[in-house]
Amino acid sequence: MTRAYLGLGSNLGDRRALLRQAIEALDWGDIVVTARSRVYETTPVGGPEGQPDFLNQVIAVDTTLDARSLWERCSAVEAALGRSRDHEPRWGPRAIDIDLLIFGDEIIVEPDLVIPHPRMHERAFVLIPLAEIAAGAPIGDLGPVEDLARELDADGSVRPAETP
Ligand code: GSY
Repeated sequence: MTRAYLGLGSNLGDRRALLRQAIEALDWGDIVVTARSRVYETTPVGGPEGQPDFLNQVIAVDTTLDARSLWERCSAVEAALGRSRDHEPRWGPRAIDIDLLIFGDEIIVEPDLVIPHPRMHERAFVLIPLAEIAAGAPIGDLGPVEDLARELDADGSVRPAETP
């Protein structure tokens, strides 16, 4: 059994419903959702000027799948919820994005899959929710999540979302 962390984001459509539906779809069969962070309203990083703010959330899962199979399940859930990677700009708005952030203590460097996620240590919209549910988890050799999150928690770009 492996503990993995997934980062979810949405900035199109009913963002909160899409996060909820993604978590429900993931929590099935070989994947058990064991923890979820609060939902955060976040300023977009990259992408076209003026794109809508994101809602972001991080969840922990326990799984018997290997990393690639888990990643493929994430992609299948994205597609089921209307995401079309072929028809969207690289950093543009998206209905749902599910990133495999950490998979146990595995380090994977393959052409299409890099774990820990290669940009997570510089993204407050990942680290701040992740620190709520995995403060002590190390990100490769960069140190624990909480230390990295503290360094990024100053500019107000990541705020707890209002409860619906
Ligand atoms: O990498 C995930 C998609 N994404 C996001 C996001 O989820 N949140 C914020 N705030 N900015 C983002 N830019 C991209 S691309």
